[in-house]
Amino acid sequence: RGESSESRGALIVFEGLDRSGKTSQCSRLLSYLEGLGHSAELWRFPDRTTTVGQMVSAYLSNDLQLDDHTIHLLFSANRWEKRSMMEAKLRAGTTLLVDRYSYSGVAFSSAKGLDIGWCKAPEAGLLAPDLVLYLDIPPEKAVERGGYGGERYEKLEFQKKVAQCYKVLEDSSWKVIVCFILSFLAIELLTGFLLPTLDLCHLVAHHQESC
Ligand code: NYM
Repeated sequence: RGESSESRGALIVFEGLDRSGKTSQCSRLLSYLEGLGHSAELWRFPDRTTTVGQMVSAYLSNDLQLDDHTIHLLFSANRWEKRSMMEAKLRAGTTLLVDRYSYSGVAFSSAKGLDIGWCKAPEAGLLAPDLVLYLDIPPEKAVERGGYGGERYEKLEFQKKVAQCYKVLEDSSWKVIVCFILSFLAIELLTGFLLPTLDLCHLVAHHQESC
């Protein structure tokens, strides 16, 4: 508050199924923005480096068994433990490109059958993204892209459910990017609408009302 909008960084979130290309597109966009002289950083959730993140990682690699609700809350806690650092970065003018965020939390857990309202609840109060880039790829195509690794959730039938769950989460902050096109036009396509967004760089330190 009181700071000029130009001094803030933008919170840009990438979402999509496993193997949808988020990680590659995040790093391409990072290089592009840095090339333009923007201060930008690449973040990802889960952040497996923290104590909570290590539990999440052990769960994903099947070394740890946890109740569905419990792991949901750990994924959320992993975002909460980074919230103040994210806010500080954004206030200092750094744009954050975040590979997965609350939408992943809600989509993957509700795909298991957990109540969607219950899944959204712990996300309220996290920083709301300025822009969500949803990389839209059919689950069958995602599998073809080099296949899945051995982590939990990396199964076609489950990914189909996740895709359905993502669909109901789409809101006005979303831009849906069809990945077939993306693979050809890549970053030029993104930047067409990203640059105006970066100029806005509006306040991100407000409370997220919904996922
Ligand atoms: N995932 C990720 C969740 O189930 N909930 C969450 O809140 C987040 C952030 O973890 N299959 C799932 C989605 C992925 C897995 O992600 C690990 P990645 O991007 O492969 O590290």
